Amino acid sequence: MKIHSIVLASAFGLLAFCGSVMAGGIADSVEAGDPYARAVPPGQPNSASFMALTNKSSMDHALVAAESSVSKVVELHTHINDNGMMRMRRVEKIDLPAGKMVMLKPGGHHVMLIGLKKQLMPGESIDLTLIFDDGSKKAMSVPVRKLQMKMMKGGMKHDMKMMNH
Ligand SMILES: [Cu+2]
Repeated sequence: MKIHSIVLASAFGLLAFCGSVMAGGIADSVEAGDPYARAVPPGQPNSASFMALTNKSSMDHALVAAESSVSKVVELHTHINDNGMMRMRRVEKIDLPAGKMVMLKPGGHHVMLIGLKKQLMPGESIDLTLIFDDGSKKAMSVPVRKLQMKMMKGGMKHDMKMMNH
């Protein structure tokens, strides 16, 4: 009986330990699918990064910030329809509902890179760190891709491949 309770107690302690490690990391439960940053010509001060974020946990969370070494400022943006004009607007967070995929895409939510320190060339990669509402971070290497104006209106993936050739 005594041995039993000791085993149980240590097992519980182990669980609690794992729990506290996991508690720091919604970043581990959010999948960033097909991330990319838009290539920009010389002199263009801003760019943006897009991806599909899937919250694989059972709790609602949010993306609250992002960081990158390629620009002076990184903001979370969305587009709003202002009397027929699509305008970008900064948002405090991008909600990531439990079990759902949220698309960051041209014309919608995006990670805005403001004040580029260098030109973003197709074929390169940039560093991007996503910061979530629990303070956990996801560091990624994001490829730079050329994006045609047509793509801004939300074409499909296979169109993009054809345009790159
Ligand atoms: Cu923007």
